[in-house]
Amino acid sequence: MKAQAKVLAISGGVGGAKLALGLSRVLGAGELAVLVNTGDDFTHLGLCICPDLDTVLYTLAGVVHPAQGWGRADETFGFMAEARRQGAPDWFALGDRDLVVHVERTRRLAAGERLTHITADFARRFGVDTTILPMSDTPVATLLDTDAGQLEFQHYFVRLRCEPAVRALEFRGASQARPTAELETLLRSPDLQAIVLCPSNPYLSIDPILAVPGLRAALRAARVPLIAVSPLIGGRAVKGPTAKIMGELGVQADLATVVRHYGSLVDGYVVDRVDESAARALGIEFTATQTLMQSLEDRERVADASLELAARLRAAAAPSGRRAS
Ligand code: FO1
Repeated sequence: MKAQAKVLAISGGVGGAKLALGLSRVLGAGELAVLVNTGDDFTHLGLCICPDLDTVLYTLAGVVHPAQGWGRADETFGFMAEARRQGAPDWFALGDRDLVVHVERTRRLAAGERLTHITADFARRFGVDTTILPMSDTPVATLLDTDAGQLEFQHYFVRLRCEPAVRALEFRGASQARPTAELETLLRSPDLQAIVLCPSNPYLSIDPILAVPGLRAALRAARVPLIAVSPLIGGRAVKGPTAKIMGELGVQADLATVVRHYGSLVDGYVVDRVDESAARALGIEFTATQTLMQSLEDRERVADASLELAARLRAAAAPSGRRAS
């Protein structure tokens, strides 16, 4: 059997991509695979746009816009300037280099290629040796029921700047989705040693992935420790609407809520030092470090902490060869 990745990261959004980069740097080439949320995807100006796949691709390729965490670093906006002049919708910024990925993905999907295959080809062309796996080859769209009506994700997140109050989330197309063959092969491989849930928004970025039928069961059947990096630091999200949405959904924005939300899926947590006593009080398996990731060293430190906890839990479960929980 072809050698498979040692670690699977599960990621959505900018925060997830940051840890994916840290993991790719502490692991050898070809040792990491990233399962990416496609719930943020939408069709805009007739183009199939996959923001979370592109954020992981650009971040791992070292070409992402460093301050934004999405889009390209050295970018021009000739298309947008002309589009604005011609009255096209201009609320979603598409750089000239970024556009090529959207045009090519749209062309190749229309020609019948699977998103997983297109994504693997993009990774190869960008010199990325990490395997990037979409959570589904068929569309799954995150819809938000808000006080401004039902909104597609990018209309909520970008056009309305996360201002509407969220009442409920729906993942349209989830029931027709299935884990891909590539993911199933990776999860069944004896090479796999750990799964790391990145500090993405549990509701907006991770739940769409877990909504794919059979995916949660496939993760558990992998029999390796599943480590989650808490998306909150002392009850506050580093970036994005996590804490706001938790308030609107009527849950406390704290570690206890995250632990309850993930339930038996997660074997251990990486928490920030400010949440160490909360983690101890919850009686969970955990390790504490500074989880704010600003520098490359920060990302590598959180990656190391995740992998060390996974190794500790794997050793603890070793006699029976069963998973830690
Ligand atoms: N985010 C914004 O806040 N404003 C934008 O204009 C914008 C454009 C954009 C274009 C391509 C792309 O891949 C991502 C883009 N994003 C933009 C980020 C995107 O909305 C978010 O990163 C994810 O969907 C959140 O997980």
